Amino acid sequence: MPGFIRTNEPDRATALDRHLPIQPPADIISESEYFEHTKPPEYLPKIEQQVDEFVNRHNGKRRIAVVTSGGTTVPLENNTVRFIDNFSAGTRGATSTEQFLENGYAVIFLHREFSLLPYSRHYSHTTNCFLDFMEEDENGKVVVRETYQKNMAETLKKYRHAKDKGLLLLVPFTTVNQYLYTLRLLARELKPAEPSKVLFYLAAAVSDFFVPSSRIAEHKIQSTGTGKLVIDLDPVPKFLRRLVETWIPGAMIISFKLETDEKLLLSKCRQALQRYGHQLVIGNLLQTRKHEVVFVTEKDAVPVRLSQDQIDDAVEIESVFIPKVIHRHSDYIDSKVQELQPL
Ligand code: PAZ
Repeated sequence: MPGFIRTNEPDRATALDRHLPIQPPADIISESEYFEHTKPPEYLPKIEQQVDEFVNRHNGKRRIAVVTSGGTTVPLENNTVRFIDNFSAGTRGATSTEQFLENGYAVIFLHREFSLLPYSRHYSHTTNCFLDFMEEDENGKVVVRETYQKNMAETLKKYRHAKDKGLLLLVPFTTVNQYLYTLRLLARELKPAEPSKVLFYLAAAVSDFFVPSSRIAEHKIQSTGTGKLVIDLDPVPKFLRRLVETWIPGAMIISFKLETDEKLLLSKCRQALQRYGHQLVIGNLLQTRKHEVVFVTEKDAVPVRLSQDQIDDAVEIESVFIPKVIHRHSDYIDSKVQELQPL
């Protein structure tokens, strides 16, 4: 069961290996060098087995989406007490996954452990504790409160459908290293499927900097000495190029770009497209990400915004833009079929 893989506990026995080649400080290493310098998470073979089963079940029968969600951490110690984190709660990824499932996709949900999950997100991490949705009836039985019955029944039905049909595979990560290794594994395992029917939807907030394993402290950093803690981080290699070119060529790849300065957003999205040659970048600003995104391709930049009425009615922007994503995926599949037609 995927739920039993724990990613948030340090891999004390195997993670730290001082025999690995030493990475020169602050050098920009290539994606392949990264994997030479860093050890894979020890649970990876278990995930491989789950992914194989999932792919065999769905391959050729339906489209498969790999949705990444939540933020990666950067441990500062191998026996990790402290780590660098980011704001992402996994709302985008979990909400989008529900939309993909409801539109016939099977979804591998590569998510930060303990971040929001599809369907259960409606009752966890909310302003209400999940117990607030329940009460005791006159016979002493715990039941769902009348006001929540309709919504919960609808959510439960969708959740059961996804679960009973094996349409959703939950794959956790905590650290950026676990994320990178698992993403590569997923892409490689999915390769045999008709590639254009596979969609990578990269909504996770992935750390740009990390402490290489050749320099990471083994134990909790002590506060004695100079009193200052100076953290020396190296850039995480740009793995997206590998995903597009070698890990799973032919799949449709959508990345997200988050900025806080509106002036930078479009140029950064275009820069990503040019660098990695994938199909679509969805840009969003931290401040407005729940109400507005922009679809950027080589040809154009198309904003998708909720109206004030939709915002007042608590419409989720993913319910508006995921149908557009799916439409673009259909066009992409058609274009690949046409490429194969004899002239
Ligand atoms: O997880 P969330 O809903 O709180 O935030 C979603 C998001 C802003 C992390 C996502 O839409 C996104 O932009 N991801 C890519 C971030 C980046 O690396 O630029």
